[in-house]
Amino acid sequence: MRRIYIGDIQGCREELELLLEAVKFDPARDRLHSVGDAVNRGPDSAGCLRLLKQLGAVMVLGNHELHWIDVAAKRRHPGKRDTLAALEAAADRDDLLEWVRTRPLLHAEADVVMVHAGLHPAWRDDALAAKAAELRAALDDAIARDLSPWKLPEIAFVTSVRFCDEQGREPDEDDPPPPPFRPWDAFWSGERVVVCGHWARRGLVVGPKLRALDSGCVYGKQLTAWIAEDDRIVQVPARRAYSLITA
Ligand SMILES: [Mn+2]
Repeated sequence: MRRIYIGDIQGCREELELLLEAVKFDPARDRLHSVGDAVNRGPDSAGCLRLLKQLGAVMVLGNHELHWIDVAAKRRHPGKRDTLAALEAAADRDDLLEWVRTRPLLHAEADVVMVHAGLHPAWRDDALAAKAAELRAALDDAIARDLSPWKLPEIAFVTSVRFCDEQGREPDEDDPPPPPFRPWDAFWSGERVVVCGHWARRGLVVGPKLRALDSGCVYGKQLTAWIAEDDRIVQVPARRAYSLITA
């Protein structure tokens, strides 16, 4: 079995299909993983979710999935650059939303941990499984109480951090911020390789314990896969720029 991790797809279904061809994805042999932000800004969020769901992909939630959960519950209004209207209007919208709402925020395997944006500096390898369960329970509780997941600091952190200090405090803006703020992964000292997305401006980063896979497909750059078993990066170019880069 190969584990194949895909960076932020953001509605770029055609590029997702091309990337699956490029890695010669075989559902009988391989397992697909998405770092989240599979939806929004791009042209076909519903198509991306359908494909991930149908292929039995493991997906962690990104800030755009949390945003859709809030928009769908009418707790938030769509933003100007959002492309969630087609997803909201899809015939299978309820099925797709239920699938999204039941995904984890953190997915830890023996040697790899997947999260959308980043891990808190206080967390170590031996805490990750419990933390994954805790975050998932906190999200269920928030949804049950009609509360935005953004109100929960740890959920906001794992889906949106870029820079922080060694206590996990985030700067007011990250353009980039002065010391002591550093990219969150500067504080990761665990044994697991962290696979994440969320930081298109930083782009693909391959570090000793990091595979940051958001290479800005929706902004006209590339969609990236990391094949864990081969430790190999595979990219396909975006067919066009669907959105203006913001982060
Ligand atoms: Mn994101």
